[in-house]
Amino acid sequence: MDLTLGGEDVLLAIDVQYDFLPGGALAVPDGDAVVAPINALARRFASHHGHLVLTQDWHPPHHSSFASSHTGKAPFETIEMPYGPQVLWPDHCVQGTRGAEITRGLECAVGAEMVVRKGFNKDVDSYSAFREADRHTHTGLAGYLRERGLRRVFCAGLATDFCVAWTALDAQAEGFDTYVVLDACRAIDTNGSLAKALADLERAGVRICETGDLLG
Ligand code: VGL
Ligand code: ZN
Repeated sequence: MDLTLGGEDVLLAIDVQYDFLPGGALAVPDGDAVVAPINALARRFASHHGHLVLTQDWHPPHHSSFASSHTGKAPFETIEMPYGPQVLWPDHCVQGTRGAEITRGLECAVGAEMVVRKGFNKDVDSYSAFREADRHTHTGLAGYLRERGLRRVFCAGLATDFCVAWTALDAQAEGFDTYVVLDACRAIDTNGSLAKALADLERAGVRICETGDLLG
């Protein structure tokens, strides 16, 4: 595995927002453990001409992925949407709220060249930073990365089994050489979602690596 970093590499820091951190509305267990490795990775990328892009889950109030938008439904239940099954979540990352902000602990965020917001379409969720859950609506990220000449994508952040996995699968499908930096991610792990995500990543040819592989 050649992990010598260069100018064609981008670190995607996924959804490191207060609502996914301890005390947040959809707290990922041990979620704050991703902050230090992502800061360290970002420093390394910066010193090797690599790039940093952030993603931000960014829902309008009453988003269709919220259990509260469906009478009689509770968080972590699954319903059928026109585009397929949808896990229902507690209200989280509502546009303009503190919970939707990128944590101040992510010191590298100030140097990010791009922030991709996703999930802003009220009727369609978007775990992936490339394509919404309808699988048709593109965010523009693939075009952005291609226009900038970037070819290798390293994914880290929250949550391994949802936004990180879907983003990595779409990055690979878009033709980018894609890695998940697994120790710089944490999972929600509901109803076997983590095991399924890891199997999906392997099947798709997404590479798994660790922070230490990149820090040299
Ligand atoms: C996420 C569930 C709902 C994530 C976002 O960032 O993994 N998970 N919205
Ligand atoms: Zn969300």
